[in-house]
Amino acid sequence: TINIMIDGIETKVAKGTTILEAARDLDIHIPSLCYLKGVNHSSSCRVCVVEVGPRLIASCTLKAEEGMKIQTNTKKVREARKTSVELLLSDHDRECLSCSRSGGCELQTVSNDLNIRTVTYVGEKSNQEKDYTSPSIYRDASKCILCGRCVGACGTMQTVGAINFAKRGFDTVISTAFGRPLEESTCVNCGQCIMACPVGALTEHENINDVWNALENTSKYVVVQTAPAVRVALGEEFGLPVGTRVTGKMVAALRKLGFDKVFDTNFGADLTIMEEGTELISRLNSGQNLPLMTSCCPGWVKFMEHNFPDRLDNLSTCKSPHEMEGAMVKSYFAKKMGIDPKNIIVVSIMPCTAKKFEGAREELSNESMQDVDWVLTTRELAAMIKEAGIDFVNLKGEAFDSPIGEGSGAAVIFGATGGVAEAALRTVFEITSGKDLETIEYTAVRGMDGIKENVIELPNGQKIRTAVVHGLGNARKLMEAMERGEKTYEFIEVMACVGGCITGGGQPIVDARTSERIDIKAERAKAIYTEDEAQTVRKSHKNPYIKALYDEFLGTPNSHLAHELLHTHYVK
Ligand code: HC0
Ligand code: SF4
Ligand code: SF4
Repeated sequence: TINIMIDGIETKVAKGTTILEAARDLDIHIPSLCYLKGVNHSSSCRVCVVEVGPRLIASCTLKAEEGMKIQTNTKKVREARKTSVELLLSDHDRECLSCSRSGGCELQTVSNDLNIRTVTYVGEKSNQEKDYTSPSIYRDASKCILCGRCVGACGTMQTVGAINFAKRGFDTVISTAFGRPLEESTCVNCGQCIMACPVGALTEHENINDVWNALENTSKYVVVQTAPAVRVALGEEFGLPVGTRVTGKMVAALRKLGFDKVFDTNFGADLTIMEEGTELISRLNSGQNLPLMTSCCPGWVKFMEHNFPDRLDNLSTCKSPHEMEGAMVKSYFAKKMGIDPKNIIVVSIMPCTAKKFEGAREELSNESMQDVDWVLTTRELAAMIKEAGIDFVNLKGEAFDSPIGEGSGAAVIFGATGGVAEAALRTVFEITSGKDLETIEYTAVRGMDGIKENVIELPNGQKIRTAVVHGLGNARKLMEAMERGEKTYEFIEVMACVGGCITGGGQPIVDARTSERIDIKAERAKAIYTEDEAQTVRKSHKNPYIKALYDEFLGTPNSHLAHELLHTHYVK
């Protein structure tokens, strides 16, 4: 350990600890902007400066040394911090009132905290164009403060590197390669750059008005479905603690917004398990295209298309759960209700920005109708609820509609890393053994290790070696280990976002300071597993609505009709 003194308080810290971290452990708050734990340590904003002897040093990169004496609150420190923030404000597009991050913007917080009342400097504003080209991500460089947090998320964490610093000195910008539109870059739409951005420079490509218009259109029947991860995060937008489950309130709010039916994507998740489980069993028997890789994460699918195109046949042919559900709404449900599917609009509420891109893919349509018409993020849903003046926190819980509404516990865990694998194993084991399992929790695939492994043996002696990865950086590592022949699996679950969809790019944004204090992933995951335990049906193949769907409409899993409506194929 190392002995240091911060503001006259003696403390011991481990070697390698930064002064910023040491101060936070003493509850001394040093403001910062560019620092994001585990993602970015560039010390570029210089807001976190402290005084050490005669010098002002950025505390986020300053490592503790024996005997170091640090002052965090002197006139010199306060003035230097103010100057740094004022310089950032001088060329910033300060349209706070109409900015989507207003209220949650870290630049706003820091300048308020530092009592900045006037901006003395006049800087030149960015002349980079606003980029609306991507169906998922919207980038507005006039709000960018060049902190580099998005670059850390996209490059270091996701190993995509779609955006990076370009040019130098006063001309420095964040840009795609050759300044091309985001749509034409290597971006996979995961939205992790949005989650990292402290200001309003990166947001989702909004579709709120498209959905309002659909709801206004009396000739349309508008169906909404909600992803597993939304229910454990939406409450945060209304001030509820991280990890609060708001399933019933969410359903009630959607009814108030005017949707004709409120369905649960969990039904689609159960359906995916039936189809993908059957696909796994048949690949195990034929030995072809193993390992089977999940394809429900559109960020991962696009990452594969860009980086490992020769492996595309390993992807499951299953559409993702909300796409399957959209397809069922426009066929099974439409038929049952006697509605022309052309008059149905399917809206998916997702924790994800990549789902916007996925929704528009031509591989995910049927008879020239998209399976899903609009995708809104958790944040956009919150915005609509606020716009409609609904008192969300005080809503009474309501239940999803039938016959497509109900999902099992196996489905809800899709929202956390390892959930799809666990749900699949619950079903595949029982289907092949014909026995009911007592213990259905596969804890080896739970938790936040980057790469998790599990082996189960089926009654016929076949082994399923499973790997679960989350975060594209981890996915790349696993793929490379497989290419080198170091690893062999039969089944792989990949989610592009670290933690899985619970921390997807469309979820409520948590500022850097809060995310250091609260383990967001762990809290939301805990809520997901509690929701699973609360269900009476916890295995996909036991969901009575799924059984009815096969009996009344699809026949058997992987049947001809199931293939036509529920499967697709991604090609090079
Ligand atoms: Fe996910 Fe999904 S679990 S991708 O992570 O598979 O977005 O929550 O909706 O479709 O079900 C996201 C979350 C989903 C889908 C499901 C899967
Ligand atoms: Fe990179 Fe993901 Fe942002 Fe695209 S959406 S720029 S891949 S972090
Ligand atoms: Fe979207 Fe989930 Fe994939 Fe993230 S992990 S890109 S939230 S589907």
